[in-house]
Amino acid sequence: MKKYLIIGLILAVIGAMVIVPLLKDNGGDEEQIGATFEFKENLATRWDEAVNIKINVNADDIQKVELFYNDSLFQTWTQPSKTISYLFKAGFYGLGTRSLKLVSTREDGTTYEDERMVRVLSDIVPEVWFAKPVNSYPHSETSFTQGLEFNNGILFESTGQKGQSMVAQIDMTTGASLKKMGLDATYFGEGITVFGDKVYQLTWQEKKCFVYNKNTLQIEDDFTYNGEGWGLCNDGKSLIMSDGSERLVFRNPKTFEIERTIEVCSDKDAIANLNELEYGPDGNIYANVWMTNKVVVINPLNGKVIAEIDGTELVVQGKGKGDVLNGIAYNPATKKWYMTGKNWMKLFEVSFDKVAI
Ligand SMILES: [Ca+2]
Repeated sequence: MKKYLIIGLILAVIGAMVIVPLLKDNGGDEEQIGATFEFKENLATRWDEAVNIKINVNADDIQKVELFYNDSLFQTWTQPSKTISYLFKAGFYGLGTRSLKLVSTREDGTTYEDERMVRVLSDIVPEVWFAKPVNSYPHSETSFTQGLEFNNGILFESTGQKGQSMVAQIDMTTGASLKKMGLDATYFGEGITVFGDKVYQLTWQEKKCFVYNKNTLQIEDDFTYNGEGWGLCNDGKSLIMSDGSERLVFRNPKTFEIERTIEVCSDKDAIANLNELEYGPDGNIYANVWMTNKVVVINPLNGKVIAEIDGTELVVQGKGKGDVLNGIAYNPATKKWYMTGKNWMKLFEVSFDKVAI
């Protein structure tokens, strides 16, 4: 009996191997009933580029072809000819990954869709800057730095790892904490920003943002959100948050609701793994890129990378037995920039050398 069962199973597997590809072939024939993009793969283009898109109308009874970009109707062709050319300006919905979709309507009212992804990159080649150490200070090697920000001349730092996560006010000259508040061991602390008299702290995968009184470091409130929490900063109006992707989300500090999203791109690629953030005095967002020695300088209006800061010299001098470069803060009181890393032995005052390459 067992033998027949095994033979039966083998026949079923062979049958599936023959039949499934046949089904797929039939699916392929179906593609000829509607309009399709001539390009076969997803499309990569640039903000300032106009792409000539060719569309093949594959059946005689197609009454209407509609082109949607990012779910908005861009163009309609009624009684279309066999081939259509359309000059498409990709920058309309900004940088990042968008969808481009054709919907064909046939005589009998049935519709057919052909959808592709479009990746819109920046039209700017980023400048290359170098972070140069000007001064160095001790940094606690047990601090897995996730957030670094000055407020009224006081350095605030947040750290990660479950059981070791905290928010602290730091004496920069010694690296010691003047005041600190540990998080419950079920939370992995992430980025912080000081807004008004509050400190906001994200958590990595626990979907919770804690709100502290910035003077007492007592938790006063919390918000929940979807996805991961990585870096945080603010522009005086909105909280700006990273989640490990190329997206930065602007949130209302009172409600934590999403106001808008940008996708960060250079001229070559989307920049994922955006980590600790700082809102600079130049009105740009500075973001550590996780697992690299880089900080990218981002235009907050559109996500274009203006410059890439190479922090390799800091890694060489300050990392010790620590982890990656992470933590960037501008002190408006002294007009100086500071950078460090996770479990680094040093925190640096830095200057940015804007060297033409
Ligand atoms: Ca920061």
